[in-house]
Amino acid sequence: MCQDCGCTIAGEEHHHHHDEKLEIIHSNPQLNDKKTVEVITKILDKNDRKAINNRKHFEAKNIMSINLMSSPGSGKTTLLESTAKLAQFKFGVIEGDLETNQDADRLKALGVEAYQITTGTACHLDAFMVHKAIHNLNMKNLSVVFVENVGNLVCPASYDIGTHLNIVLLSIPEGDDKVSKYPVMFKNADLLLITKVDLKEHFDFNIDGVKRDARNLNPKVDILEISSKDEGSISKWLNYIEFKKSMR
Ligand SMILES: Nc1nc2c(ncn2[C@@H]2O[C@H](COP(=O)(O)OP(=O)(O)OP(=O)(O)O)[C@@H](O)[C@H]2O)c(=O)[nH]1
Ligand SMILES: [Mg+2]
Ligand SMILES: [Zn+2]
Ligand SMILES: [Zn+2]
Repeated sequence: MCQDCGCTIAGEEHHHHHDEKLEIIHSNPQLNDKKTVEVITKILDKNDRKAINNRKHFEAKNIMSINLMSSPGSGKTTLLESTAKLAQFKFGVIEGDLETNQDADRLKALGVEAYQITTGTACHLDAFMVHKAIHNLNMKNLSVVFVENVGNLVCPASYDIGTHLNIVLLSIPEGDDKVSKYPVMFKNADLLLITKVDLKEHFDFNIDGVKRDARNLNPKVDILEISSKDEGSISKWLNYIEFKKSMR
């Protein structure tokens, strides 16, 4: 039972890194009495448990959810606008910014189901904010929900918000040193999108070097180079999403 909303979705499930923690508990006979399990479960961070609960909400509707993260202005909303124009699948968007509904409005203008979170001062989304948004988004007939996190290359990476995939954008104008300087975000990425590649002739940006840095931190990371102004690269991106959908 979801305590905040009274919905009938179970809260405790084993997933991602909690999976591992709970498996260790369950597989250790000395820890595997009910009381110990209860105590340790309580210790699991509240946010993380809410995140597990959020994933259940998405899964109950057969939705793949994606956490889109990057610095401000890397092109998250623009990519979602291009996606809205070309995607074959139906998706919704949960937007996170400190103030204004502008990003949600950009997507609603294209017929996308979108909900805006305004955090006031918080520089990242947490699982509780996303939970509230889930209950304010009409998810009927959606197969994907994107959560556009607050533009910030640092702390969004430390909050599990209950999505299935972490996608990080790095745009050419930001510079090719960002992966090594802000490693936490890139270490946890399933996909690195190098964006605004239409601008590469104007910047000294070593794309191969960035790919090397990212794979050193995170050998399994997928990497795509895209421009939201170019339909060819949007279809590469859409193929990636379709592939991930088909793998679930
Ligand atoms: N040349 C070029 N410009 C782009 C591309 N994608 C986005 N932009 C521009 O980059 C600027 C910022 O794009 P947004 O999509 O609003 O960036 P964002 O990541 O959503 O920004 P925040 O929501 O503030 O974090 C806009 O002026 C876009 O037109 C691209 O592929 N090529
Ligand atoms: Mg945006
Ligand atoms: Zn709920
Ligand atoms: Zn923060």
